[in-house]
Amino acid sequence: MSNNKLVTMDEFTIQETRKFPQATGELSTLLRDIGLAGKIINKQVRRAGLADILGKHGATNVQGEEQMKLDVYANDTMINIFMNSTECAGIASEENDDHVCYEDTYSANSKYVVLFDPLDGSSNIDVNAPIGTIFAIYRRVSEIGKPCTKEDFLQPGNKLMAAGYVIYGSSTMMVYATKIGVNGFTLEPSIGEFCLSHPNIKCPENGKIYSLNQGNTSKYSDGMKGYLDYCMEINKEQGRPYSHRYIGSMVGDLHRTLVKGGIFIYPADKSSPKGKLRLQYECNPMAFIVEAAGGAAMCNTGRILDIAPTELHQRTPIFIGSKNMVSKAMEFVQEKEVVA
Ligand code: P6P
Repeated sequence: MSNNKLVTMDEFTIQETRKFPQATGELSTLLRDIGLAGKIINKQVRRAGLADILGKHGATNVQGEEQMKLDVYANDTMINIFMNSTECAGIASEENDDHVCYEDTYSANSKYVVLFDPLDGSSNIDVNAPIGTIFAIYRRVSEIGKPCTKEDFLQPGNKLMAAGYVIYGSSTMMVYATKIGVNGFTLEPSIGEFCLSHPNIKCPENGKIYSLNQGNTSKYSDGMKGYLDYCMEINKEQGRPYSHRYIGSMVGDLHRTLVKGGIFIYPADKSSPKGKLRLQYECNPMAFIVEAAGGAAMCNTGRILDIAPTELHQRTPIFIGSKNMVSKAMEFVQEKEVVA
């Protein structure tokens, strides 16, 4: 691959598939479908201030969260794209109570299911801050040829086949991880293609940024407060405190953490004993990506990817990013009991 040649995401996934003779190309097709969904959603996000698509949808989702018009648009787009994909047996979304099975012949004979948060951080839409689509791809455990089942969507993160996100920021990028690595593709609007821009992303082992909603400090555990004090002390190696950055949009905060290093934390607190972020379509996909890039992703009692899910919309505390920073944070907050 020459240095000055634009490599589209489709070309890249085909080249990657050729490295595995037994690969069938189905996962590449699914990733291409997700890229198409990202481009369609991007088109509306980029003109949100002009179209009647800003503001509230006037309903709440299964989380009890007020839906924005773009939330609903993004969710409908993702559901339709996967319904028409030949490689997806069903989906689960942050915006839907339960999973959705596609029962046409193609879909029933597909071997993958997809979980997603169609537009994470949507409360930031009206202030033009980065937002994103998060996705997680599992091989189904139910019988191929029959409708997918709840068990397909309650697999632990260590069974993920691929995961990624589309970030609608200063540029639009699609970042995805498979077991062999993490790669980033920037949308070139003039040709409408995601093109390889961040090959083989590695999360630095150390970083200088800690990221969390410090306004919740009064509700944190003593261990968490102790870690915050550590972050704000003069940092011995650098001779100055860490920097604090918080966008309030998980995809934006995680993308910075992945590329520059640092730690992102949404811990448990007195009002959210399990934390706020969802395991199956926010924390697990992000943990898969960051671990594939050499980082770490923990909750108070172990690896995020090892949590055995019991409910589709369950939450988990999360400490994710540079592995040495996550390890230091665990010294302050890790509980010894094993998660049930
Ligand atoms: P808080 C956005 O609403 C979101 O789900 C994540 O994208 C983000 O990391 C988090 O919630 C922000 O939560 O409580 O700090 O506003």
